[in-house]
Formats: sequence, C-alpha cells, structure tokens
Amino acid sequence: MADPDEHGFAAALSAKLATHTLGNPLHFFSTIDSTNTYAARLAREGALEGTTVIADSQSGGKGRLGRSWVSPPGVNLYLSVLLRPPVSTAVAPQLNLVAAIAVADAIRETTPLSPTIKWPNDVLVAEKKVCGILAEMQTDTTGLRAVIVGIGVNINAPLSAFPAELRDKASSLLIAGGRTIDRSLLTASLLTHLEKFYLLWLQEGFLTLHSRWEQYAAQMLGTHISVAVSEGTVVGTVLGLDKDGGLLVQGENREQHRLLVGDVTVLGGYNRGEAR
Ligand code: BT5
Repeated sequence: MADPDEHGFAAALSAKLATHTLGNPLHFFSTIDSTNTYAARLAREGALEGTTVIADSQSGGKGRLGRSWVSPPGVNLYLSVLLRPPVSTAVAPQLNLVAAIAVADAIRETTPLSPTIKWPNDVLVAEKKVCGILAEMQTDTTGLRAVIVGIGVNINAPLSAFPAELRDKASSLLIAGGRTIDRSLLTASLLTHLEKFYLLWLQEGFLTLHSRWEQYAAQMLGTHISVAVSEGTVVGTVLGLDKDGGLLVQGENREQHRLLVGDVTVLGGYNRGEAR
C-alpha cells in the first residue's frame, strides 16, 4: 500500500491517536525548518505539556552538536514533543533513553523487525541507524522549564534518500524489512508508548525502565567503545547502565567511568552473544 500523502498522514494519525496529553494539541506542517525549533518557540510562549509538532519534511533538521538530520518528504517521521517534567536538569537527559525505549517498542509493535538501542539516543535495526533523538532543555533561574524531545524515524525512505556517506550506517524500516509501513500507525504507537513510559518515569524514576532498556541494548554490553565526552575521549568496555541511565564503562586501566552524555563509536563491532 502506498503511504498516504502528508494530509492523509495527519488525518490518519488524528483518527488513531488515543493518548491523553501527547499530541494534544498536534501541529502538523508539510515542511518546516525543524520541528524542535518550532516546538521550542511554542514552549517559550507558554504552550502546555503534550504539545506536539510533526512535519512531513524538514529543511533544517537538527542532530546533536550542530549536526544535521536528513529529512526527505513523504516517507519518514519528524516529531517533537513538549514536556514539562518537574525534575532537575541533571535528570532530564534520561528522557533520551525513555524516548528510545518508546521508539523501539513502537517498531516492535508495528513491524516484524528487532530494534536495538545504542546509548544514548540511537535506535538501530540490523546495526544501522533508523532513529535519532534530540532532547533539548529550556531553563531559567528557577531550573528546568521544558524539554523538547525531538524524534526522527526513517520509516519508508529508500536508500537513495540518504547521501552517499550515510548509506552504510543509516537505514529505514522499509529498507530493513522490505515493506512499506503506515506512518500514522507507527506514530500513534510511538506516542502511546512515549506517554506511558514518560508517566512511569515521572512516578517511579528511570530504574523502572532499566531492564527494558538493557534488553534493547544487550548488543552494547561487553563492547569495546570510544566515547567523546566534553573532557576528551574515554576508551573502554561497556559494563552496563546504572540506575540513573548513566553508561558504565571500564577504562583501559580498569578504572570505571560513568557517562551521562557522549557520542559513542563502537570499536571492532558489536557483541553477538559471546561471553562478556
Ligand atoms: C541525532 O543526532 O541522531 C538526533 C536526530 C534528531 C532528529 C529529530 S527529527 C525531529 C526533530 N527535529 C529536529 O530538527 N531534530 C529532531 P546525532 O546523534 O548527532 O546524529 C546525527 C548524525 O546522524 C548525522 O551527523 C549523520 O551522520 C546521521 N544522520 C543524519 N540524518 C540521518 C537520518 N535521517 N538517518 C540516519 N542517520 C542520519
């Protein structure tokens, strides 16, 4: 079945959405510079938690650290959700992990694929990136005011939609599974899971999601990685995730690191079930 056009997408999504706060209200654009930038503006103007921005394409899709997100029209999901969690700025980055679990669950629910999570913010299928997450905080002198959780999922993009340099590390659900996925179905599932996990996280903290995260990230455990952090580079072996969502890495001199943010490069491939 061909994917519905952008208006079909918005209408089909509204018809399927059964969430309480997320997606209410829903702002839909056929094209926009960045859904995160727009949602951040709404947040500064006082928009309520749950406000959601979706675009059919982005002209300036953002990744982390000034990188860009390839955002062709008609095939993918570009979504930003405005949240106002009553937590500190130290805890808010956990929303990257909460969102990654919601994306992985939505992919499992709507496709036969087996997604995995690469800490902190990538969802992979067959070791290629199908989703990136960008959580941006707004603060003032009283602390955290809002978090914009931006999620890009490559749903029906063909390989030709990616620039040559991305073709060996990016993928889509269509490329991985060989069939077109209904964008509205996946998006409705994602918002449902995100709402559920967000509420759980608010009530019980990250620990309640820890085992679910570790199941999706099992391929990272025991893997040799290099992580770019603000103070330099940490090279070592992944031990796991602590109760607050920090990545535990045993360094080359057996010292232990606990990382809260960083850019991971997997050295020498993923663990494929060998003893750790
Ligand atoms: C991310 O950054 O992975 C976060 C991406 C978040 C995108 C969403 S879309 C909706 C919302 N609005 C926005 O403007 N952004 C959010 P990072 O970990 O820095 O990864 C970026 C890198 O991924 C790029 O430098 C490329 O190497 C690669 N990349 C770019 N576009 C891609 C795509 N469509 N699929 C897979 N990889 C991509």
